[in-house]
Amino acid sequence: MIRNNWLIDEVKEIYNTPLLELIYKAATIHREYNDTAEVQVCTLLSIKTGGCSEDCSYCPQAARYNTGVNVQALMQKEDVLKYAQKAKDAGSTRFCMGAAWREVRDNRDFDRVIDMVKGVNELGMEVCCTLGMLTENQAHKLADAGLYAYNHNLDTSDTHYREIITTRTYEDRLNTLDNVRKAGVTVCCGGIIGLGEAHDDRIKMLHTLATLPEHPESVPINALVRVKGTPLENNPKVDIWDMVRMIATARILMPATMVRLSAGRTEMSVAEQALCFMAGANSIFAGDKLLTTPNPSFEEDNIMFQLLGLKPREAFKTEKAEQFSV
Ligand code: SAM
Ligand code: DTB
Ligand code: SF4
Repeated sequence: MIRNNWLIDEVKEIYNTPLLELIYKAATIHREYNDTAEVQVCTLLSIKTGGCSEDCSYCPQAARYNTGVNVQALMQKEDVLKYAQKAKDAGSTRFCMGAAWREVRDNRDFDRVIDMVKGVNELGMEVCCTLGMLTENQAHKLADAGLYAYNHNLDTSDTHYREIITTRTYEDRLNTLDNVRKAGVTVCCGGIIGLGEAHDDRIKMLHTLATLPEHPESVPINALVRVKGTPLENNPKVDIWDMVRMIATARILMPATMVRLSAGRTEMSVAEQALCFMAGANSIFAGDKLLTTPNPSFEEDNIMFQLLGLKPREAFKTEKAEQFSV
């Protein structure tokens, strides 16, 4: 049964379950709701890089930190489509375009992004964007162009959010998610661990996600990538067991959601990643770059998939299943 009326104490109890018991429970639920051999393979591209006005303390693209990221204006559609085709050829079924913007503005850059969405959609890939805050009208325009998903993370709990970002509010984030829903675009929304949050903040964030009117269709769980020059550069490395606990709890709370083992894989062994898949992760970012930081190569991931007996999930699978069941 899929629930969105979880109580905070129930989430706490699941999160605090002894680890092996938690993995077992999550793995059991995962098998009931999903094909556990399948992993969704998504590729990211930063279409507009750096120079961002926000102060997100984890982010290498904030203009106010000296991180060595080169500012790059919005890419041309043709170049973006070349990357998308390359990602598709390497086995990706979802292509996510990211822009270092606070929010979308109604200007020629937005028109160009709309064209990119159309182009990637025509390649037969699920198109995702992460462009910052959106109005309902902008969300509708993206939907009309064929946008499949919009990524907009809550990052952490509402209380810890203020320690991490001061240039916008949690409420702003929730508003954008609402606008995305109203336009009929699927929601990709998750968070980051390693931001100096307490276990209670993680529990609160998972509770917020799992009690949204509808569960996000995908929930990325990122381990902080510690980038030199950002205020969080000296934070301790995320413990793999914390990652496993987050993924397992997310899987139990949101059984049918794609839970993505997102940033941080370059610092994890194959055995550690296997634990995450066991605990219910069924999506990854593939390709040797996330937005600005390194990620395992397609070749490395292919070897891992072979070893673990995993296969890439086909594009638009949920829609196809719905068509057949009508
Ligand atoms: N500017 C838009 C926004 O903030 O929504 C879109 C791009 S932003 C880079 C997308 C997400 O990347 C952030 O919400 C955050 O969750 C994640 N992210 C950024 N820097 C990260 C880091 N160093 N480690 C892990 N995740 C990170
Ligand atoms: C998400 O949750 N993680 C991705 C994607 N959504 C946009 C971004 C990770 C960024 C890591 C830091 C970087 O490469 O700049
Ligand atoms: Fe800008 Fe997004 Fe980075 Fe925040 S996370 S600084 S909004 S690019």
